[in-house]
Amino acid sequence: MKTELKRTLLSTLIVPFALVATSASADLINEWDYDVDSGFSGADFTAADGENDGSTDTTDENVISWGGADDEDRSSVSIEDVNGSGLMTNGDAVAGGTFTHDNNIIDADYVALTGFDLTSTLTLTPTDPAGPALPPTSITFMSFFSETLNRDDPADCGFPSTSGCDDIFTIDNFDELGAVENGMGGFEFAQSFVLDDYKYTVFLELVGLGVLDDDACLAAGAQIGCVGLLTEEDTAN
Ligand SMILES: [Ca+2]
Ligand SMILES: [Ca+2]
Ligand SMILES: [Ca+2]
Ligand SMILES: [Ca+2]
Repeated sequence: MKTELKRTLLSTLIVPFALVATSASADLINEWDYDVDSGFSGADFTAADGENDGSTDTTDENVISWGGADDEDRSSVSIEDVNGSGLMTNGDAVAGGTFTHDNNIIDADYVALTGFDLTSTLTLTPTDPAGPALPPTSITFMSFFSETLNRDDPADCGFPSTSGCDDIFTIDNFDELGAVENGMGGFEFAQSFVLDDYKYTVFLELVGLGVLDDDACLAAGAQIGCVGLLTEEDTAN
């Protein structure tokens, strides 16, 4: 059995306030097309020791994989590109791409992912009223990853773990991203722009992200109080 854990990047547009209108003809934009192009860069891996190192693959900007030759003997992280229409100002959030960690139990001798940057670039195009596409805006999450050693008993992991032992993602530049709590235990990232006298704010949410246990932060090589998520190991041996 293969464990796929999916975390969704959501983006939503809200208008916290309108700036002073300098033009009587300025219209609020009600509806948008959106294009979210995400990709990985700067992947780091554990050192190869020349024995049973497996292989790494970063040729697809939307996928990083590592491990053996067979699919069941590799793990990967991937992110979707999405685009769509009908994003409403002050309306519901739309899906901005799904981040997936395909977490297989693989040989500890293999070279494994330790860190990567995930950049998500959003392009908005007004459709009601229609207008030219806005300049793209990007946000980059600098992430650590720990392919933890697996144990029979989750109690032996050294940090609170559901499987034996969960792998750990943490975000290194979390403080710089200006994240705010969303009131539901998660975080969102706000980016604003001004168009025709109105200030629009895009809220990007990373569903499932939270403050991790101190021991999990240490196991991931991050600082106490780190923000990240744990992903369960395949437990069907
Ligand atoms: Ca992409
Ligand atoms: Ca793993
Ligand atoms: Ca090796
Ligand atoms: Ca593990």
